Amino acid sequence: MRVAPHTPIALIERYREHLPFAEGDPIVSLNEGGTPLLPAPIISEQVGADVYFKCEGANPTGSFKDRGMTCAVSAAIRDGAKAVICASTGNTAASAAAYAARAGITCAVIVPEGRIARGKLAQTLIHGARAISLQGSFDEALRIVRKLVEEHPIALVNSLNEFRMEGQKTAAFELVEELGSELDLLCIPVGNAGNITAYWRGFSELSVAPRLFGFQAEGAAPLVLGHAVEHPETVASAIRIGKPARGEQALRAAEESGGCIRTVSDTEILSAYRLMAAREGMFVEPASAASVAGLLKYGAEGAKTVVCVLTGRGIKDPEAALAQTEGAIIRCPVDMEAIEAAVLGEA
Ligand code: AN7
Repeated sequence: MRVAPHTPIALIERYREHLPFAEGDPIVSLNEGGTPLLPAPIISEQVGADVYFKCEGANPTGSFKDRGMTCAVSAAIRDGAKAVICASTGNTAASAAAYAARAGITCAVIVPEGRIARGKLAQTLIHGARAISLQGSFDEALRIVRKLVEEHPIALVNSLNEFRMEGQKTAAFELVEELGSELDLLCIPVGNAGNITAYWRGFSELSVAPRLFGFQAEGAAPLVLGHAVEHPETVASAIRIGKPARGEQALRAAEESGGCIRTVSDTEILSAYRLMAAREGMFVEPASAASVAGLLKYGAEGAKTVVCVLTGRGIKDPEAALAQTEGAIIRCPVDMEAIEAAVLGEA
């Protein structure tokens, strides 16, 4: 195949010296990582710090999961696996389905029925994954897949998989490449608690130590409450998780960094969600807005340089956006005058 000058480098190749892959190992890549770090002038002004967005929605399937999935699926192929499986609130399923399709292996996903965003479901199905809609929660789905992989030769690609952590730590590497030790504070949503754990691993490997502020939704905040939540509830479906698999590690990471894990309400999440879209031009899914909601709520606490991790794209969850904008579309007959009035805001 001809290699064009702009041919991307797979994340595994870019960071091979820090990752458990050798020269010649098979790589399954969709050109993940290398995501933009974008200044956020409006949020910066509101909190009195230099705030940047780490735009993880720019990954190939629209979320940060791809960093981990390229590693998890590549390792599965290296080990001769013919199938992968995950439980998911949506993004892991979409990412696993895409990387499995690319690798030519089977993918099964178990998702909580009626509880994942439409865009993620569409992705998962069109990539040809075997999708199981569980009449139960994400936490139950995760318990079930853990049992299934004990009895069948299927690779688990949830963030319990160490390769997922290894891949996701590269986001911290990129931040250090761009901001060096200037980075004081990282704000990040917390669901199953894999990503905050992976960032801390990445920073630690480079001996950089920003404070980590993790944010859970009020109705799904087991790490703040100190116990599992049986029926987690929040508009941010991605982080509707009551029993995080890496909860202990996440708490330790936050503490070691001098940070903490706190809550934001759905109202605060949606307010940040609308502000980011309307003023920063940045459309994210509600779970991602939790990082900005938390920063706005608690403040930068003296930090000068702050990064908010925007974990997934807004188009993943069109229903959430439409629910916030009901009645905003202007219906018009084919009538020049009526249209003119509507366009000019006189209707
Ligand atoms: C957009 O896809 O758990 O704390 O099954 O999709 O590492 O779980 C998604 C999690 C934040 C939380 N933002 O990250 C899944 C899943 C978005 C997410 C999180 C998720 P973790």
